[in-house]
Amino acid sequence: MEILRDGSKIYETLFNLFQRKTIAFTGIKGTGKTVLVDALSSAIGSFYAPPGQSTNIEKRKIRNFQAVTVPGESSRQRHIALYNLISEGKADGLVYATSFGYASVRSLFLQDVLADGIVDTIEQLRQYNLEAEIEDLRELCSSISSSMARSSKPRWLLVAVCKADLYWDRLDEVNAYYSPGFNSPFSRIIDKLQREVGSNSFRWTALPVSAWREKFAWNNEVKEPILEGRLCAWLLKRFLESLYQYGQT
Ligand SMILES: Nc1nc2c(ncn2[C@@H]2O[C@H](COP(=O)(O)OP(=O)(O)O)[C@@H](O)[C@H]2O)c(=O)[nH]1
Ligand SMILES: [Mg+2]
Repeated sequence: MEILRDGSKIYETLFNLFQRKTIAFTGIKGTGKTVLVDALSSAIGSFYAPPGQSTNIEKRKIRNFQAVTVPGESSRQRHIALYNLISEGKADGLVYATSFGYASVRSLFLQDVLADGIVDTIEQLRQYNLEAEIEDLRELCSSISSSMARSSKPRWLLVAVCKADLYWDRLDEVNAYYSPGFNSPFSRIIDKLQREVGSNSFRWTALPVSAWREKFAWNNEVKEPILEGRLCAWLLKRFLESLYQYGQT
């Protein structure tokens, strides 16, 4: 019996060693999750076109990790994904995708409603998206907090500040809003979570990234990408390296 028990321990250790770790990608809709995961898993080639709104859970391999993307659109699939990955503790780590408010609004209905005097400019749309992001992050951090109490997972969170090609001229602001310790409405939420669960059990940081250069259009206003392709490629590489390092935890 003793041998069997020791043997099964060895199997368990080997299983844990070779099991692919799971990274969940989440964040509000239109921030760039799908395109980022495609870029990180080398699925972007010369004929790539961004796939449009995600309604289903998307799975890809990034190096030796399993990446699972939660659809941003409120749906049964989103609910199931968040339940399995966060509440049930399946995700070893998390990427929270944001885009400094440059989240694309795909619903034509919502475009009409918002652009009809409520959200006229890109700056107003950014504020609208940043508020939605705060709500989403609050909910996420509350789920993480209860999940950690049960399963000690997820062990880390990397904030991907996507679409750096659009906001590169405001990098200091981006840094002060998304990085740990800056006491911004965003960072305060994750810093609080980290204090609750302990910084030895949960690490977090934020990095700018650009996976796809594209102009951002809203209500007759256009913001053109201002970062050259070479720098975008460098940011993506740096993000992948950090993801890899965090993933080892
Ligand atoms: N400028 C710019 N646009 C991007 C970037 N990544 C994604 N997008 C665009 O933003 C929109 C939403 O991207 P998507 O990945 O589908 O967002 P998701 O809803 O979070 O999965 C699409 O039109 C993408 O082409 C980026 O790095 N820079
Ligand atoms: Mg998507």
